[in-house]
Amino acid sequence: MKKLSIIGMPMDLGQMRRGVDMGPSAIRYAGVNERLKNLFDEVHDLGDIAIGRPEVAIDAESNLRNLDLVAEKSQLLANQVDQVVQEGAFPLVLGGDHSIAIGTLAGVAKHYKNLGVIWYDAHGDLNTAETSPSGNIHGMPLAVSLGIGHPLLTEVGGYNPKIKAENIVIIGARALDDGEKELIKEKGIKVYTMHEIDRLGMTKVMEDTIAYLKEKTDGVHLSLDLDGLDPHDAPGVGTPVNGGISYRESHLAMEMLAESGIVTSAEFVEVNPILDDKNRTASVAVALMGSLFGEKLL
Ligand code: 6HN
Ligand code: MN
Ligand code: MN
Ligand code: MN
Repeated sequence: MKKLSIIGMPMDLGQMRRGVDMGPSAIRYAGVNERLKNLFDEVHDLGDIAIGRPEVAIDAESNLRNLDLVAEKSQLLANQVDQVVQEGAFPLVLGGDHSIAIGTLAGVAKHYKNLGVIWYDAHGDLNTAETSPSGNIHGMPLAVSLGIGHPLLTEVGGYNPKIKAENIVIIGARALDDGEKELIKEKGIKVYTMHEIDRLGMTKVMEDTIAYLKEKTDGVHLSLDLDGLDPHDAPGVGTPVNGGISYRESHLAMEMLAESGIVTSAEFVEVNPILDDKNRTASVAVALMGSLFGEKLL
């Protein structure tokens, strides 16, 4: 019995561009439920986590934007995701900015001994308060999940760390901050930058990624930031970076993941309909979900 549970996380507190809180609505409007209905025995849309309209505020002590709020709302998401996994359904989380991964991973990782993570992104999201150029928490969730960062964030879910450095693969990186580069080297995190994708081709990148994770993990979380794609294909994102992964390469990646059967949870983040061109980015997200969950071209 294949069950999918969709959870909206309309949180925009991890960065400064309003509008990404409408990501879940945009993705639903683009037809996520209809698209995935036939690929599962049951699809349940659990609606959105209640974020409300809180006042945004910089935490004076740590200089992290909206620290308390992000921590509090992440816990709500973690609880919901935890429950979905317990019920034996596949959790699909719709963002929201990438800070939502703190809650998603907190809910998922406790169910695995060695959770793998594919971080499909232009960025590393490996900053800390010390290395961050912006103070924006959406640039930090991967570090937080490794146990590096403010305790209010690393303790979401009540345990820490969520994941191990050797179980991570970053795909699409092309805008890494200096502190992130250092952390990647120090921890030996596997990264396919755009250079490797150009050079090896997406087929080889995904074959290697799947082989690498299959061997050492008992589940894999896909955290797909739409800014991993080229802004020509996914313009509706808050931090676009030129020279990204193409639409078709991204489908290939999703199709290969579907064939491998390794992915056990997923989130699609950073869709901002205010910055988009007629909901194109949300539509791309839904099309990629189709491929990830086994839609065939023929
Ligand atoms: N994202 N590295 C930059 C920062 O502010 O830390 C950009 C982060 C972007 C985060 O796109 O999920
Ligand atoms: Mn990201
Ligand atoms: Mn990004
Ligand atoms: Mn497709």
